[in-house]
Order: sequence, then C-alpha cells, then structure tokens
Amino acid sequence: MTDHSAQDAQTVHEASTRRLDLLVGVFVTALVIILGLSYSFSKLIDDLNQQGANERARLFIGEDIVRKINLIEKDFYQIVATRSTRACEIIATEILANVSALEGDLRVLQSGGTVRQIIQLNIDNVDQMVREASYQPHERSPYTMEVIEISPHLDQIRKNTATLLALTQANAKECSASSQAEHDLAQGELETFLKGIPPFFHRLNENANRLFYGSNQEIERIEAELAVKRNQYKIIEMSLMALVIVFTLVFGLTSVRRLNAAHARLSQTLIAMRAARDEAEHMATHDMLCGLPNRVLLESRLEQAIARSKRNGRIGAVAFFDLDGFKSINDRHGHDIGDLLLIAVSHCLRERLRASDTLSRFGGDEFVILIDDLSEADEALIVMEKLFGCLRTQYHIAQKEFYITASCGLALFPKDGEDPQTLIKNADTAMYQAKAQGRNRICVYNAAMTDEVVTQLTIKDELRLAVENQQLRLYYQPLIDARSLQIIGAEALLRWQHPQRGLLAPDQFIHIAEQSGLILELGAWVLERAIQDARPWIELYPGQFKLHINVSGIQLKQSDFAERLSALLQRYSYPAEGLELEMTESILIDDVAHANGLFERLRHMGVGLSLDDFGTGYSSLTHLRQMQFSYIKIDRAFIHNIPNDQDDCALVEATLAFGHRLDIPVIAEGVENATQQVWLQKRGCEMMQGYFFGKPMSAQDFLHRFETQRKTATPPLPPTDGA
Ligand SMILES: Nc1nc2c(ncn2[C@@H]2O[C@H](COP(=O)(O)OP(=O)(O)OP(=O)(O)O)[C@@H](O)[C@H]2O)c(=O)[nH]1
Ligand SMILES: [Mg+2]
Repeated sequence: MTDHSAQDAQTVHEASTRRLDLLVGVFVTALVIILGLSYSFSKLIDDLNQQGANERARLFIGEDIVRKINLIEKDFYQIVATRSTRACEIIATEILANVSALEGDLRVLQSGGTVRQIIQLNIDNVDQMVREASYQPHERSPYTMEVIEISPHLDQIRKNTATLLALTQANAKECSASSQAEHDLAQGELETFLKGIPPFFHRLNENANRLFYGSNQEIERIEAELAVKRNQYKIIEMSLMALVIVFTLVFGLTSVRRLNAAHARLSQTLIAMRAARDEAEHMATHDMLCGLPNRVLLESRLEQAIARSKRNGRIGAVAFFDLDGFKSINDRHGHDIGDLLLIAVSHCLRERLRASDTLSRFGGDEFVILIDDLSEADEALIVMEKLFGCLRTQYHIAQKEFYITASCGLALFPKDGEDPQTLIKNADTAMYQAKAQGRNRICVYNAAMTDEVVTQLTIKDELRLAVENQQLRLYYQPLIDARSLQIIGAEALLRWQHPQRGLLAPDQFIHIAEQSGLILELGAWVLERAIQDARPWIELYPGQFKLHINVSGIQLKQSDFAERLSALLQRYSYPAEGLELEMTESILIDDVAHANGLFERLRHMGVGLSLDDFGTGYSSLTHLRQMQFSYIKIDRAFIHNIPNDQDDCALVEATLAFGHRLDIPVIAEGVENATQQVWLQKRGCEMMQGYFFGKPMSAQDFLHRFETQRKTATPPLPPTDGA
C-alpha cells in the first residue's frame, strides 16, 4: 500500500513538474513573441518618426527656399527702382549671397540633406529639428525634381542680377555723362529686362511652394501612418497580454489544482509512510502474538529503570515466568489453542500489573516482567503472588477448560545485577530452579543458583548418555497387604549408577529429565524393564501381584501412550491387571479432559491407576473422584511422624476416611516401624510400604524374597537391607 502511494505520488509529482515546465515554456515563448513584436514595432515607429523629422527638416528648408526667393524677388525690384549705383551694388551683392545660400539649401535637399547639414546652414529652430530627428537618413531625397528645376533658375538669377547691375550702372553713367538718347536706350533695355522677371519668379515660387506643400503632405501621411501603426501595435500588444493572462490563469489554476491534488496525495503517502514506520517500529519492539513489548523494548526500559534506581535508591525486580508443560498443550490441542491460551494469560497478567510495570513476552511461553520503584524486596513477592492468581485459574478456550501453572524466577536490582542482560539471565536461572524444584512456584535468585544451574546442565548432558551406557538401574520395594502382611506387589524405583557421583535417587535427576524431555526416553525404558523383570513374579501370585510403576505427567501427555503400553504388555505377555501406574496430582491440574480420556482407555485395558504423593499438591476432590483411582498413596512425609505428631495423624486419618468413603484403598508409604504399622492397621489402611517391610532391592533379591514368602507364607516379613 505504501509503495503504491509512493508511486502515485511520484507520478503526480512528475505530471505536475511537466505541467510546470509547459507553463514556463508558454510564458517564455509569449515573452519572446511580445519582445520581438515590440522591438519590430518600435523600430517601425522609430523609422516613421525619423521620416517625419526628416520631412519636417525638408519642410523647413522648403520654407527657407520660398523665403529667400521672395527676398531675391524683392531685391530685384529694389534694384530696378534704385537709381543709385552704390545701392544697386549692395542689393546685387545681397541677391548673390541669397542665391548662394539657396544653392546650399538645394544641395542639402538633393543629397537627402542631414540634420547636421541643416544645422551648418544656420537655420533657425535647429534645436527642435535635432529633437525630432536623432539619426542620419540614408534614403535619397524625393524632391530631386524640384531641386533640378530650381537650380537652373538660380544661375539665371545670377545672370539677371549681373545684367541688372550692369544696366543700372550703365544707366547711371548715361544719366551723368551721355546723351539723353543713350539714357533712354539703357532705360528701355532695363524695362524690357524687368518685364521678364515676374514670370521667372512666378515659376521659381511655384517650384518652391510645391516643395513646401509636398513635404507638408508627406508629413501628414507619415503621421497618419504612424498613428495607425501605433494603434495596431497597441492592439497586438494588448491581445498578447490578454492571451498571456488567460494562459496564465488557465494553466496556473489547473496547475494549482493539480498541485493541490498532488499535495493531498503526498500528504496521504506521508501519513501512510508514517503509519508504516510506526508499525515497523511497533513490530520491532513488540511481540506479534500478544502485542506485548519484546526483549528489545524490555531491555531498554530495564536500562532506564536501573539508572533510575541508582539515582533514587529504590529497588526493582525482574520476574521470569515460564508456563509449565505448555508444549503438551500445543501438542494435544494445536498451536492455535496454545496461542489463545498465551493471549488469555498475557491479558490476565497485564490486568494485575500497574501501568508503569512492563509485561513483556520473550517468545514461546516465557513472559518477563519489570517492576520498579519498590521500597523493599517483599513488595515484589506480593506482586508475584498476585500474578500467580492468573496461573491458578481456569481458562475457557474453544469450549475447553485449561489449568495452567508457571514457574517464576525473581531477580532484584541493583542487588542481583546492574545491567539488563545480567538481571534477565539471573531471573532465568531462578526460574530454572523453580522448574527443578517441581514447577508451579517462585524462586528468588541467589548467587549459588548459578553454580546449581551449571551442575544441573552438566547432569542433563550426562543423563543423555546414561541410557545408552546402561547406567540406569531398577530397584523394587515390596508392597504389603496390611491385613495379611504379605507381599502383594512391588514398586519399581529408578536409580542412576553415576560413574562419579555414585548411585543417584530420582529426586536428584528426574526433574532434569522432565525439563529436558529426556523423561520420555527414561520412562519408556523403565516401563519395559520393569514389565520384563516382573514377568516371572506375576506367575507366582497370578491375579494378585501388582507391579507399581511411576509415570511422569509428561509421559501421560503423549497422545499414543496407551497404544505404546498396550504393545509392551503384549510383547511380554504381561497381564494389564497386574500393572498399576502411579502418578502425581499434576496430571489433574494440567489438563483434565485429556487425563479423563487417557484414564478411560487405560482402565478399559485393565491397567490400574494410583495417585501418588497425595496431600502434597492442589488437586480438587471432585477431580479425584472423577478419575476413579484404584489406590491413593499417602506421602511418606505424613507417615514419618505418626503417631507422635497430632497434625500428621489427623491428616492421615482424614485421608483414610476419604479413601474409604470413596471406596479407594489407601497405601501408606514410608512405614519404618511396628508402631506405625499397628497404628495404620487399626485405622483400616489397606496397604503399606516402607523400610520396615523391605528397602528397595534388585530384581533378583525381590524374586528371592517373593519365592521365600510363597514357600513359607509366614508373615510378617522382617526388614531387609536392600540397595
Ligand atoms: N502456541 C504457541 N506455542 C509456542 C509459541 N512459541 C513457542 N511455542 C511453544 O511453546 C513451548 C514452550 O516450551 P517449554 O517452555 O520449553 O516447554 P514446556 O512444555 O512449557 O515445559 P516447561 O516449561 O519445562 O514446563 C514449545 O513447545 C514451543 O514450541 C507460540 O507463539 N505459540
Ligand atoms: Mg514452559
């Protein structure tokens, strides 16, 4: 989901980037077009402006030409009117100067006269001209024709002026020195000459006026064109601006919308990614099944708690819980049920803890609890007792009932360790001890435990080889009928002939065998060997002898236990009725439904079931009744002090009464003297066992004792020194 969102976001991001690129492209193109158009239009307008300026310059020259021609014309008439030769000469000089100036003007016009030339001509109003025309025109003058027409007239003027001057001078001379006839002749020539002058100036003025008006019209045309171009330019400029604005609005709005959508998608992706990161973080620090903190988180919290405890001098505790026999629950009911049970237990434990305590799952059926901020160690034990409440209750899962116990190890800090690893290891060691001591209990860590654990681990390794190396032995202790005092059975007792440690009793190694699973191998060996050994004995007392074999709860939890036993009995042709399986109450606590089913099958086969160590466990009387045991065995701990200890006497009497009431015969273990024997006999105890009747002995010794009894049949049997 996260990858998908990230891809989406990437796609949207790319699309938005493309749109943005396009938008920028359109902007740049529009800008280039506007600048290009603006440049060409301004160039066009500049050209037109320049043309206008030039025309105005020419107009000015045209005006000047017209003015000068008028002056010349006026001067001519003055010459004609003047009789003074000196005055005539002055006027003639002025005319010639004006003609020269006129020629200059015409040359400027003819060559497409420049503003600078116009300036050199000392024309008035030059400033305005310069402002209007700021560059050199290059085109040829359009007034060449007028110039060509005017130019010859100027030569004519020069000639006429010279003629007029000459005539005037001649006239003056005639007036003073010549005859009247000569004077008249000169006067006549002058008048004739003067007659030709008006038409000449008329033509000249015409040309000059054409020049003037032509320029004027041209200026008007240019200005009109200029106005049109300016308007066109404005329209195009505004259209382009409008186009750009529309483009900007459309693309801008679309892009903003798209960017908003992209932003929203990106935000979603970010949220999804954050959630994924949180989930990953949670997964890295929590157990998947129960949702509890895992080892990583526990160690980190423990580290903080240790540091706090060092600062404030308070103490804390690490409790290591491991459920007892959980493997068999998995095996019998499946992992799903096992999972549900783990979850239910975790809920129960959590409810009994403070919010500040950490309940973590270490995997499997192990829970580690961190409790800190305690004043004294006993407070931790109080919490543990509270937690044990969870383990002595019934769990209802998938319409089944489960009883579960746990073993717990407790380590305190800073006393038992100053770092998380050491504390957890020590709590684990204490838990191991709790398992070794029979489970369903709390052990508080002490330094000696570490050595103990090392020893136990060594024993575990050696025990693996014990079967293979034939170091296991079976001893048999007689079971005596309390009324006849005859041997009517034997209890098979396991011993381990350890090469270095000597002969070891079961309490020194059986818990290790149970813990490591070796009990299955050991138990199978015991069953086969005992049945094999007892085969001849049963023939001595057919139908009466019973072989009692201890079986572990773990063995009974094997789903094929009944089948295996049946095969064994068949193999050695041993009658099922001659076999009594002794078990402790733990089988009842673990799984009542399974125990019921198995017992039903065993009873159906004919195998008897005895409850061992009665009074030391927590079994409910209802269950005892349901199980239909063939015998109840009172633990030797209660027999030892009778008849002196009133409490023990009361307990044994109660057990006997309970057995009689339920019609279950009672066996008393550990009978060591005649007083105890008599006391028990009097109270109706059905069977006895103990050193008073015989210590555990080898199979051969037992056979011997048994055969002797059969031959002599003289009870009671004296105590013997067995193994
Ligand atoms: N249902 C379930 N079982 C698990 C899970 N993780 C581990 N286990 C099983 O839990 C069992 C725990 O083993 P142990 O504690 O050594 O065995 P046990 O039968 O409880 O024996 P003791 O603790 O010695 O009394 C193993 O069989 C594991 O396969 C899980 O997540 N769910
Ligand atoms: Mg366990």
